[in-house]
This record gives sequence, C-alpha cells and structure tokens, in this order.
Amino acid sequence: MHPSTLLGLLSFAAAAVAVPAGHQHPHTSNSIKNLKSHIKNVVILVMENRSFDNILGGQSTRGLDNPLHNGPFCNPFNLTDPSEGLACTGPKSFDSVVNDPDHAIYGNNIQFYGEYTPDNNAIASGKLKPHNQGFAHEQMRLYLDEANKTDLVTEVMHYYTEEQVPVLTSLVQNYLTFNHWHSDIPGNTNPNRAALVSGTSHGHGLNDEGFDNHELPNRSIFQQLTETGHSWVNYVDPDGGTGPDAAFFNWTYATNNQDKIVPLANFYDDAAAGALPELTYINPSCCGVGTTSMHPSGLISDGETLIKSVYDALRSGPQWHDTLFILTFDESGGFHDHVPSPLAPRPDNLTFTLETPNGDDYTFPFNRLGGRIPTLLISPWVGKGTVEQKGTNHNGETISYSATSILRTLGYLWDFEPFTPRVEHAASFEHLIRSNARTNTPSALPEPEAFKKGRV
Ligand SMILES: *[C@@H]1O[C@H](CO)[C@@H](O)[C@H](O)[C@H]1NC(C)=O
Ligand SMILES: *[C@@H]1O[C@H](CO)[C@@H](O)[C@H](O)[C@H]1NC(C)=O
Ligand SMILES: *[C@@H]1O[C@H](CO)[C@@H](O)[C@H](O)[C@H]1NC(C)=O
Ligand SMILES: *[C@@H]1O[C@H](CO)[C@@H](O)[C@H](O)[C@H]1NC(C)=O
Ligand SMILES: *[C@@H]1O[C@H](CO)[C@@H](O)[C@H](O)[C@H]1NC(C)=O
Ligand SMILES: CC(=O)N[C@H]1CO[C@H](CO)[C@@H](O)[C@@H]1O
Repeated sequence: MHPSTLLGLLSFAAAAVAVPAGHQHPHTSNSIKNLKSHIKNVVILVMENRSFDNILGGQSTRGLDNPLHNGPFCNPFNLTDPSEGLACTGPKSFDSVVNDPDHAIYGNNIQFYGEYTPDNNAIASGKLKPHNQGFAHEQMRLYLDEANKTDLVTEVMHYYTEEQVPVLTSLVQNYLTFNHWHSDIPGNTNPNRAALVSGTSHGHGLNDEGFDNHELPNRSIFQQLTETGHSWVNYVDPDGGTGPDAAFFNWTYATNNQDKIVPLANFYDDAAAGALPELTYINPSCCGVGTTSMHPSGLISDGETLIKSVYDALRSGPQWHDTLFILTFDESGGFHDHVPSPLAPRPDNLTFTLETPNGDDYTFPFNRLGGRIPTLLISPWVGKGTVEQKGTNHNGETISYSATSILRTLGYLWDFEPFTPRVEHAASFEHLIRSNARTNTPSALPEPEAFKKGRV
C-alpha cells in the first residue's frame, strides 16, 4: 500500500467519531457507489462575480459563517490613512450595483493582502497571510469620483437580506449550502470558468481573446464525457456575455462538437420532455441591466428569476428524482468576504504576468484559491437546510472546497482521473448524497421581485 493511502485511511479512522450518523466518508467505495446509484443527471449553473458574504451574508440558517451571525466585519476606508475610519458590513445592498468592484488578479491582491504585488515566496511559505482588509479601499480608489462613500460601502461591503433574495433563501433553507467554497483563481471570469471545467486556466489570467478564439488546448469535462460515451449539452442564454464555456477549448471545434452548444430555451423543452443529457451546463447572460448572471450592474432579482426558472423546470420534470443541481458562481467579483483564501497546488507550471495600477508587474503562480463564493447542492438526495463545513482531500486532510471539487466528484460519478494536480488535491462531495430520497422538496420557489424604494 502506498504510504499516503495508509495515512489517508488512518486519518479517516481518526475522523470517524466526528462524522454524524448516516453520513458517508468521501473518496471511499461506499460513497462513490451511493453517488452512482442515485445521480444520473448533473446540472451546473455558474452565476457571475459575487462573494459568499455579499449574496448569503444575511441568511439566518445555522452554521453559516456570515456577517449576520458573526459580523459586522470592517475594512479601513483607506489602507494607508487610518484616520479616514472604517467601512463595515451591513444589511441590504442594491438590486443593481453600478460600480463594478475590481476583480483583476491585482484587485484581489490588494483586497486580500493590502498590496498589488504581494511577495509570492512569503505567501507560499505561509509567512504572508491574507487579511481581507482592502475591499473598501479599492472601491474608493476606483469610484470616489463617481459616487459617494455611503453608496460605495453599500455596494462592496453590504449583504442581501433574506427578504431581498427570496429564491436563494428558499434554496438555503431547503437544500445544502457549502460554507467554505472558493473560486479556483483570484481573478476574472473566463480563467475561473475554464478552471471549473478543465482544472486549469492554462496560464490565462484575464478574459483575453484566447477564450473567444477556442484556443485552450486542455482536456475539458466536455471532451472527457464525449470520449467515454456520456452525454452533455451546454445551454447558453442567447443574450450572451458568459462563455459558452464549452467553446473555450480547441477540442470542441476540432471534433465538431459545437452542435452541443444550444440556446437556453432548449433547456426548458428538454427538462419538460425528460430529455436532459447526463451533464447540463448552463451559461447565464452577462453583464448589464437586463442580464441574468447577477454580475454588476445586472439585477440581483433578474438573477433570482433565472435560478427559479431552472429549479422549477427541473423540479417539475420527469428527471428530478435522478438529478443533482449544482448552483455556483465563477468568482467573488471584488465583493467583500471576511474568510481568507487558502493556498492550493498549482495545476501546471504556467504563470501569468500583468501590470498593476502602480506600474509594477505582478506574476501570479496559480498557487492559491480565489474568494469565497456561494455554492449549493440542490437535489432530493441532499439534506434539508444543511450547511457543509470544510471537506476532505484524498490524503485525509481537511481543506476548503473549491471549483475543482466539482471535477473531483464528477470523476467519481463518470469514472475519470483528475485532469490536474489541483483537481487531484480537491475535496470531493459525493459523500453528501444521502441513501434515501426526500419527498419534502418545494415544488416551486418563491417569485422574486425587483427591489422597491429606488435601488436598495
Ligand atoms: C489614502 O490615503 C493616502 C495617504 O493619505 C492618500 O494619498 C490617498 O489618496 C488616499 N486614497 C484615497 C482613495 O483617498
Ligand atoms: C449618496 O448619493 C446618493 C445618490 O446616489 C444619495 O441618495 C445619498 O443621499 C448620498 N449620501 C450621502 C451621505 O451624501
Ligand atoms: C494542457 O494542454 C497543453 C497542450 O497540450 C499541455 O502541454 C499541458 O500539459 C496541459 N496541461 C495540463 C494541466 O494538463
Ligand atoms: C489543441 O491544441 C493543442 C496545442 O496546440 C494540440 O496539441 C491539440 O492537438 C489540439 N487539439 C485538437 C483536438 O485539435
Ligand atoms: C512542473 O515542473 C516540475 C519541476 O520542473 C516537474 O517535476 C513537474 O512534473 C511539472 N508539472 C507539470 C504538471 O508539468
Ligand atoms: C471581478 C471580475 O472578474 N469581474 C468579471 C465579471 O465578469 C465580467 C465578464 O466576464 C468580466 O469582464 C469581469 O472582469
């Protein structure tokens, strides 16, 4: 037996007392067998650019580490001038956030570490730890000419109340929410989306043309499923703005699989007809008013309408009993979150260099996760109102979940090896699938409403 396997088994044995009755351990033949016997269809909807504290900060369900339970959390208005005072988390934010917070890699750097070019060696050795104090500062730097401080703090530090997000509130109260789930890369949308479906952004750190030109050379979940006889469809909101994520990869076009990228309207027909593929992957529209991904300045209530439509279609369709719906976000979008991001193995040996606002270059080695984001498992096979804390990797270590936890778990469902060391090291979540299906799942979600009284 390989020494790390033995260590893993020992730590599972040690952890056994802490696991509630009826729960499985991850990475075991029992948890994998249970997953395979109950889940036939996986649906993934990736929303845009919001942090956990921003979206779920006002949820009262026990076990969530958020500003409502454990705050307020405060940032200095100005990292170098304490006399300017503090900006703190508070209830209620805007339906439409008009000043999009900085979420470039250097934006995440200043938000997490207080500087644009933190020392990579000090980070890798654990000497430099993120403190998540720079969100208000970066928002003031970018937008103080355009908006007043009160509005800027409301945008970047405040959270949505349960009443403001009735669809998400119902999902949190009825299904499973991850308390420690991070985006894969502390940077923009497309690198994170690529990492979610292929385990690496292949060195890309910005939404560059390579994504539009189908240049990513790496194996994606789409290629993997096709090559092993499993079905997938990438449904896309025709208003555009995100992805389609299957189109990032050169494989998709070189092998004529672009016909599996279809308009979102087909999803509703397929769900009603029981004709959804094994993997349904949905790209919402982005990013202005009228789009559905929750990306600023798109309305939160329009994003909720999309989530409700997808849920209601699945719930009333003939495949619901076999379905696992994973609702997640691509990245934290520069919105405040008080939980620091952990280090993680590099997916490959690539780096990405960009110029920061103060003129210095910063080289990112892809050795740490991005901000904490909301992720929920929605299925008759997960517990009601359940909050999952940290997960376990294949060595038995307790770690935060991340976007690559999805590929780690789907590898167990559909028999494929981790595409990259990042995926291999990720915590899987197949053990959260229960052995009995629930019969008390809501048949439809509440109707969201555009926020009253102006924008808040
Ligand atoms: C923060 O304080 C420094 C030092 O007083 C000042 O130079 C800088 O302009 C301030 N930043 C903002 C965004 O006001
Ligand atoms: C800030 O600006 C908003 C308009 O966007 C206004 O309604 C509000 O009164 C202003 N707040 C302060 C403190 O000036
Ligand atoms: C991604 O694809 C490139 C080109 O085939 C290859 O060199 C690289 O090793 C791949 N990366 C990973 C992490 O598999
Ligand atoms: C995708 O690009 C990589 C690197 O250029 C190449 O090795 C690979 O063969 C291409 N894949 C397909 C399916 O054309
Ligand atoms: C990265 O480089 C190291 C040392 O040069 C090598 O051992 C390792 O296999 C490389 N990893 C990948 C994923 O290519
Ligand atoms: C912070 C961040 O990455 N925001 C991104 C949100 O999505 C849009 C559209 O893809 C990007 O342009 C932003 O950079």
